[in-house]
Amino acid sequence: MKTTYGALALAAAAKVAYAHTTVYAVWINGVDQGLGNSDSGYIRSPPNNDPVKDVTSTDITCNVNNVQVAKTLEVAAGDVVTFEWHHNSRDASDDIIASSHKGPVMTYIAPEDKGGNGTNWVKLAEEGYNASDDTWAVDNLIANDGKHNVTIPDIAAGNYLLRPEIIALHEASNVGGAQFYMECVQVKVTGSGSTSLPSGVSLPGAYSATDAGIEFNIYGDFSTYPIPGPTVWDGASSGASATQAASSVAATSAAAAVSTPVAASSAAAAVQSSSVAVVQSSTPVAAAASPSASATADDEDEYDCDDDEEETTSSAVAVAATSPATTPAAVTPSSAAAAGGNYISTTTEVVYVTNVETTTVTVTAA
Ligand SMILES: [Cu+2]
Repeated sequence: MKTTYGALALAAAAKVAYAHTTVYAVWINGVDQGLGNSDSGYIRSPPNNDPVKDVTSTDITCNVNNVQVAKTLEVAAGDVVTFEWHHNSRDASDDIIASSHKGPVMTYIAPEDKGGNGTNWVKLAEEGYNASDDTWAVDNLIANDGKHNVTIPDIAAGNYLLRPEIIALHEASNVGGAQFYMECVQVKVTGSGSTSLPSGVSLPGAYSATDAGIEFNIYGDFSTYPIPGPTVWDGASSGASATQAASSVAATSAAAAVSTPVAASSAAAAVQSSSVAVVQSSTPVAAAASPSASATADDEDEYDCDDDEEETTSSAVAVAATSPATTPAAVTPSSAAAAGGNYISTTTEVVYVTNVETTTVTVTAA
């Protein structure tokens, strides 16, 4: 049985600031190398903190300003290099990146001349999703004041680029919705390392918009998250904790898809709603309903998280049934999930919608 209900989304709007991010500085063995994100620094840094979204673009290599900068940091095999990300500044009050921007954090390396041209990238470290405590690499990054580490492998001396990267997956259930944040840090490896880097991958080239870890619904049911790109080079040794833990994330994620209400405010912002199709495994009628993803996100920019733009997420999404009469008067994805009976959440997705007052709910009962 499939029934369509009219749903009234009562959105008490809540203001949420979305924060993009860039690398501001690097530490070597715990020593701050100073602000590095300018032409006189050591980070090939973009002019703003917007993400790259087209994985086929050359911007995916080192972001939109892939030109040599003044300084190069000297490092040796075994050195621990720490990247320090920020939203707006190095101030302690900086929020690093919006907590909504869940996703993996990775680090690549390539010889400078090749890597700068988009080839020979070798992954040194990656962190994805840890199901045992339901944390993403980005959660850990925020908790760690924007810092993550990589250990320099025992490679031949020379100039290299280190390429830290965050993929924010909050809109990644749509193809092209994933947000890529990366920079290239200029380093000179000293010493007499003899290990040759493998040939690596090309960027662009190694990612596809439909890769399992790039088109991914973080609001849905999943037990593992496949980190995009190549595997971590086994010669990379320490520092690379590839936490791709498996787990049992149950059908409870519908509740998590509805963001926390804050306070009613501006009317003209985007509304976040969630969708969960619930399949009932036994007869009872009381259907679980939720707003579907049919709402109109007509303009990508409306719900893209521009740096200076504040967007609104819906707090309460009440669903009023128009038929049949047996449907609960008001359900939300979470209340539906809690309504009893044997429900299986089959799909969950979150969309950003703009100025939406009504939407459509599809309920499927087995
Ligand atoms: Cu953002």
